[in-house]
Amino acid sequence: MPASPTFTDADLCAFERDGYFIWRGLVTEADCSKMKQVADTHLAECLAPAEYEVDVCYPGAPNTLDSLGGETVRRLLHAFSRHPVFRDWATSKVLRNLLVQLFADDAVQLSQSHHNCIMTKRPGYSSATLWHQDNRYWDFDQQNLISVWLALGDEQIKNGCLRVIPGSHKMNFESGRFDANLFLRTDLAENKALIGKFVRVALNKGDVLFFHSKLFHAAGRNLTNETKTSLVFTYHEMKNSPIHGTRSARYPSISI
Ligand SMILES: O=C(O)CCC(=O)C(=O)O
Repeated sequence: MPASPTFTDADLCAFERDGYFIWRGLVTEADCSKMKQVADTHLAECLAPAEYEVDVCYPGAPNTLDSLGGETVRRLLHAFSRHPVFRDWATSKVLRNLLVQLFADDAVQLSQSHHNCIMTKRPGYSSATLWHQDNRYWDFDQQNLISVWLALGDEQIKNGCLRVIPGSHKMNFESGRFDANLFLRTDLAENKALIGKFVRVALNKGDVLFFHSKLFHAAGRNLTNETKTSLVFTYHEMKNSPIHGTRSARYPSISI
């Protein structure tokens, strides 16, 4: 990794066009291992606050807490305040500089209300996530946030890596294209054609995916015997405020 990585103009154009960008090997093996170790310990202890697979009821999730696999954690929440090792990455100069470039704005903040989590996919009982835009439940002045997904281990189709639809962050859809939970309906020909354009986001440990909050993405189940672990934070410009009284304003944003 260069001492102070910066996006080239071509990289910035790619992000603007596709709605995502993958920076390979941005975080060192050693730093990833430190973060993974803390995440594993918290996961083993089910250290609250956590979201369980039963909370979301996505395809493949157990139905009730007392059913087999019912206590499978999906996300360890509040990563920012969980441990300095996560905080250090979230507020690092490297990340700040890259986000300043992507937003073309110097005043960038981390949202403590969205993502801000260790995203896990555990063997056996983890769910698939259908096609959605993160913005669907987020309330800010503008739908212009960027999430930063750090792979703490390898992410492939077999352990449920993300899939994205390039350029979908720029598309506008009538409400009939979505189901009751604002996932893309898969019974419509026009949605099927769009979904057919997806690309897989296979990541190696230390790779970072930057993606726009309007980018459609989905993920499969983990069919391996090892937990997949990623660290995910979301950022916005200071001038793009969460709407008062909404879930997006539940916790104060942090200037980085
Ligand atoms: O890993 C997954 O299942 C995707 C998670 C996701 O897209 C989300 O929580 O917004």
